[in-house]
Amino acid sequence: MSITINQADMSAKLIKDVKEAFINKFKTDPLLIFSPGRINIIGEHTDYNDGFVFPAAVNKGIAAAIQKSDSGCSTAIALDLDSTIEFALDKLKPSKEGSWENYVFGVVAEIQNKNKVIGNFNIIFKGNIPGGAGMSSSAALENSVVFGLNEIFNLGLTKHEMILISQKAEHNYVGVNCGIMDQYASMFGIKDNALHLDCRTVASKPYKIDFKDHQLMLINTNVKHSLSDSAYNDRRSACEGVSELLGIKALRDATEADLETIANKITPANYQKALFVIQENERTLKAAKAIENNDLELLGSLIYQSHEGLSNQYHVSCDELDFLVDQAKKNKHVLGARMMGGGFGGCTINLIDKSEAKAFAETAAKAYKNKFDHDCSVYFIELSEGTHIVK
Ligand code: GAF
Repeated sequence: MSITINQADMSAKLIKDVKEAFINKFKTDPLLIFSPGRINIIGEHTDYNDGFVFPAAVNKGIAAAIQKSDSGCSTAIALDLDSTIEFALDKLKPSKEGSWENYVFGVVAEIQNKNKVIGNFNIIFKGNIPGGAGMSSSAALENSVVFGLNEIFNLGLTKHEMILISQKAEHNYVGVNCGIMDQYASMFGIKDNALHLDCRTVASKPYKIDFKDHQLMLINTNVKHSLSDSAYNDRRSACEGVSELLGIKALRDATEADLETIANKITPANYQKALFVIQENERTLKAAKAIENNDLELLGSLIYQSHEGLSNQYHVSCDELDFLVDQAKKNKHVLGARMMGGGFGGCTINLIDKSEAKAFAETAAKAYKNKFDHDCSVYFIELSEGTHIVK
């Protein structure tokens, strides 16, 4: 098991690394940007149903160094992967599926689709969000690119416009029909706060997260099962199909009673998926009240219920995630635990008594290693500011 604690130092190191690499390679000072990943307390697979989510930006993210280029072409360098790509701005099309450059190309293409003119540029980035952890390294990267281009070319884009560009890049270049949660949380994050976001109005209310004797802790299964992108898109289509039958814009507008009226027109599997979304929206609203009332027992039980639904109704969990949630349930100091993000691997988020967090992490990690023969990783995260310039 690896336990990561001092993220502040690690983020400063990322900035230093991209700055040095940029100056070495391009012989000029870059603009420096930090764009965070996110956690989500509750409200999973609700964002593309116009529903509610409860994410927060964290102090793990992508550092990017960016500047205009007069070399006649643009260059993007993924420092972690030691991978460089040179490209022309007028000939953009998606690279093969799974390529990192699609995040950059997608953002550039979507900026151009808005009739904004950019010139050639160079960008070097490096991150410390573990890939496949469900902490949104994709949104962090997209946001760092759009934010950087907006600055260096004075595009005058608002943060709302920028996150929509990032989301479209993900749809059209990466091939994941994601909602808006990840890009929103990464861009608008507020230090020490989680954002209760209404994905229909795209407006949020910040909640200061100070659980006194309790804290949030992530455990990464360190697995990401294949087909997760197509399974994600299938679920979105299933939800949209049910909404269409109900004659509503999105499942946000449905009640359990509405769903009952079309029960014989949809498959039992799609019935359960739609039911999950309706119930998860309700849980997310209740979670905000629970935090307002400092009722952590209630918050924890909503988090456990969320996992039950994600696993048994929405079918986006996996053995490794279920195992870690079962470990949590056996420990009375964990008030709630669930898989976080799109699913099929990645992290669980745990609401746990601070003084017991390390002991639980060690026990769960040992049991996990025995069962799956590989390690999980534990992260004690801090809630942080959204995408910003680093001076
Ligand atoms: C992924 C998506 F990108 C988000 O939009 C959201 O749907 C999440 O899965 C599930 O809640 O992170």
